[in-house]
Amino acid sequence: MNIQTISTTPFDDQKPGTSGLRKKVAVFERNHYLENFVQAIFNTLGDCRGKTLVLGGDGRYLNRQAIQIILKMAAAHGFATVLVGQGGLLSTPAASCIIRRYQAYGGIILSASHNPGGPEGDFGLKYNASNGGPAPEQLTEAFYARSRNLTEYRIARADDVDLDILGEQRIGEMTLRIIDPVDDYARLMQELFDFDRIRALFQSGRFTMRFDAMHAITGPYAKRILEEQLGAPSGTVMNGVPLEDFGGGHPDPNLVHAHDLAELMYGPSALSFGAASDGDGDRNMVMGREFFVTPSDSLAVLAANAHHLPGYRAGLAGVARSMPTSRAADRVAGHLGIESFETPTGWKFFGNLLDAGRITLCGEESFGTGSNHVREKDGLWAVLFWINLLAEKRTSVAEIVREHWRRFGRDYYTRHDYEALDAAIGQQIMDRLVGQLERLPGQSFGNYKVVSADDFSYRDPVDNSYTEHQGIRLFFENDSRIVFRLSGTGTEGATLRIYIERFEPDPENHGFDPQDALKEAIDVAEALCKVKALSGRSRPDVIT
Ligand code: G16
Repeated sequence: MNIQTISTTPFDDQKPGTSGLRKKVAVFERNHYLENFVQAIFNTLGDCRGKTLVLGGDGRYLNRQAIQIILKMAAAHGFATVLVGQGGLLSTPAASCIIRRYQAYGGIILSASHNPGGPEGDFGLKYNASNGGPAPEQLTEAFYARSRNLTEYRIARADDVDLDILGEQRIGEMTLRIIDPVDDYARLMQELFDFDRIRALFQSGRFTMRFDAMHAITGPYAKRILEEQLGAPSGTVMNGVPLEDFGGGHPDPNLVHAHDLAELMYGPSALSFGAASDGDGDRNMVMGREFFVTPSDSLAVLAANAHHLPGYRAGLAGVARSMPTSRAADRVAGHLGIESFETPTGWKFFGNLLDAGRITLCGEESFGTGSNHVREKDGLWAVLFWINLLAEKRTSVAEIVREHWRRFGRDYYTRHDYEALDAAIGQQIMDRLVGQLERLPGQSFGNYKVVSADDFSYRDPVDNSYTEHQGIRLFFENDSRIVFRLSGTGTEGATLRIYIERFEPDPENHGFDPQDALKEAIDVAEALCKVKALSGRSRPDVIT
């Protein structure tokens, strides 16, 4: 095999964010940009000879070209086998499943998740380790460090391979196996959920649903599992063909971007159940008839009901949530007498807890829920979990959630995002908040008296690693909480996220719209951070 060593110069912006390296497509298209980052990963991994790598992506623009390059670089570094999803496709949770199932050394997933695709959109690359989970921070920091002093990369001189034919091919010594992207994942879902019961629910005729794949990766997964295996009527999966630009849409499953679906959930002919997933298939949005399930509530409901489902009958070891996620799951854990953990934002922080068997379920306010079945959040898994629960309880989504609130109290919750702010303004807001931290306890803002305030840090209970500056938390006397943090996944300026919540134990007060229930707290948040005044914006870009 002819291996070329190509001279290169480092880029100084290859620092992975919350989930891998995400940049505009134009940045990834720069000469050597992709190659440099892949070389930084391979240099960090060390001796790759004889090892197995999993490779695939969400099908966005640049996916196929990137795969051809990475395959040739993998061959040049001595990988024995690379498993690639047919057509270059693998959802993030399926990649995690495949890494684990085939005991691969690791995997490269090409995706910028819920960010738009196409030539003007975003591209991304993340590395997952042998447990199937996102590379921990020590590893991503090492990738970055290596990327800063690269002088060359190695690549095999070979023809492009055909990514569409199942079976084996070779690049020099390396075996390339093109696998069905859905098979292994679908098998795993069958082990976790009661397919017979779900099939009966679809056959009953009293359950109507749509799954919006948003022209992204989950289309083939949802069609196979929901329509072919579970007997949901054809057409249940909307926007089911993955497109390089996601049909011009923004594949972020929330009420703003999944509006095609949201419209079907209201009015006289509203469906019983609606769900959507994102670009790479790890996020989920769940709705009932005229009812939106907040991701934080979804995690708590799943935790409280997991024992009804085949894969979780033995009960839960513990649950974890990211810090900005509401505290609803903690209440369930307290009730069940199991451990609960509060981690920084980013799925990678759940990995150690899952590997150590300390938790079974975990989730995030950013539409992510998952369990120990893989090491990524898993959109379709969450949807199947809900459908299985509905089949089991024979009631509506709204009734399940309202019953949950009656039992545990309601954590009113909202997130306000100010996107693509000038980066300097974003930093100024955070710096000012940090500067106020010591003075805030004891101060009152209307009915909101600050009890404590901090800059969140986390010591991993398994490996003792320490992470700081993960967001500003303010706790108030009336059991409210406001959190401020800058997004780690944007590719333009700074995105400020404000997370606002208030616990309401009294069922008489559970029927309000969160924006109304939290109105005063929302004003307190503005008084504290002054984002509107500093940015000139009159309202958040996205409210969830
Ligand atoms: C990624 C991470 C999640 C995180 C989310 C939001 O999700 O995997 O753990 O919660 O970003 O991050 P931020 O608030 O920093 O933008 P995804 O679906 O984009 O991979």
